[in-house]
Amino acid sequence: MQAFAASITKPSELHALYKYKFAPKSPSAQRLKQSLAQDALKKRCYEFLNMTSRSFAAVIQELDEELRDAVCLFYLVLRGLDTIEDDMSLDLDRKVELLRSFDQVIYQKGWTFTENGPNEKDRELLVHFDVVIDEFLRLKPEYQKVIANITKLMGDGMADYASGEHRENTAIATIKDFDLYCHYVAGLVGYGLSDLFAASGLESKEIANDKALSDSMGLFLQKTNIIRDYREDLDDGRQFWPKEIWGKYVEKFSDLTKPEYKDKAQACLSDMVLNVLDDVPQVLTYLSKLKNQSVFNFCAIPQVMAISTLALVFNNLDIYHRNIKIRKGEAVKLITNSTDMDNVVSIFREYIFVISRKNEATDPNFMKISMAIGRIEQWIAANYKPSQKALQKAQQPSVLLPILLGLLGVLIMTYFKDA
Ligand code: D61
Ligand code: MG
Repeated sequence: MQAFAASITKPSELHALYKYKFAPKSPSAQRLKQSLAQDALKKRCYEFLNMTSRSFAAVIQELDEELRDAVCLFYLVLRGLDTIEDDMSLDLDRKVELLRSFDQVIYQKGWTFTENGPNEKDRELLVHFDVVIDEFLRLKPEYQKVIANITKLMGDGMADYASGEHRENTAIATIKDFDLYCHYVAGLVGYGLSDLFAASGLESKEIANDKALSDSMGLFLQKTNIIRDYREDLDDGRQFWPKEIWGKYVEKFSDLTKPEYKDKAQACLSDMVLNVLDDVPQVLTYLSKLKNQSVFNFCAIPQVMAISTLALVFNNLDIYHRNIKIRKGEAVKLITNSTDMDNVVSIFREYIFVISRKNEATDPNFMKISMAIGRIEQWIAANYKPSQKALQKAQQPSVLLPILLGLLGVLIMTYFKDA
């Protein structure tokens, strides 16, 4: 009900919420439900997926059958690894040892883990990790190999950062270290997914060759989250913003929350958003190469959520005080609309336009932000050819105007007739 209230002034979002709420389950979701009815272990894994992921569970379950289980297990294995990395109550040596050996743990039948702190949100996943391992070992060897390889690289990367490498005290030092951290925890997910897409035959081998594109798919999502979660992370004693950026504006990371540093905090935020905007052309290039509809939806939906979140946090000092999210109605509208490249490009343009409108000339990063927006517009102009359908749609005169004018005419007529 709350979602409807938040979108009360947005008819298109109300319509999307209504359709989403009462839409019949998709054929692939129904097929999944039937197959899980006969497979208790796999059913538990999809319960873990719905338990641990708000943003990826639905799109993973809509993937074509050939890929769905592999991506689900890929998610659960890495979420398990991340649950060890995120646990600030774990002894550092124990944490580093586990992170560096997690690619072997996933081959140890019966392995479970109960040492997480009581408040670790996904600790249940590791308490019953033996179920995940059993399902992982049922995957085709080529899928197991991709998942184990990425788990090794991510585990080592997380261990390096946890043991203080690339850090100045608790802060991530340089922009290069920031990119490397986001590569380890999200760029590598892009690598692995492209390898799974190629191995499944649902996408061309080429999609896995251009690593930089796959990396940007992860970096854009992770960096947007890191900006949005400033306050939540600060309260948990975690810092992911690079000191090379925030150190230009304040002495201490937490100073950004202080009213006396308001202008500095605003400029620091736009500097962080500037850093993320650079990945947009790569993200659009990657999406424009996809062939399979279910893979496209799976890849596009998190990216359009991220650009709408980036437009929401840009020049929004609330991020220093609380966790902010896009409206449910807006999210549902984006999910239903991002099923082809025409729509995805127009959605990105829309939010890029929101950012350009919020960009203030008094901001020291005003020019750089304007240039970054210009680069994205240039990419779209140079690389994106709207489909025939989109062109026809753009040329079609809207039916709305004649209807509105007709209504107005009737109203005026009745008014003067009574007068
Ligand atoms: C296409 C489609 C989805 C993609 C993609 C390309 C490229 C990268 C990603 C998804 C990953 C995006 C990560 C953004 C969210 N950040 C986190 O979850 C952080 O943890 C990162 C380490 C574990 C990665 C888990 C993951 C996430 C999404 C997946 C996946 C694995 C496997 C398959 C499909 C999607 C964040 O965790 C927040 C939390 O604890 O809830 C953190 O700790 O920084
Ligand atoms: Mg983490």
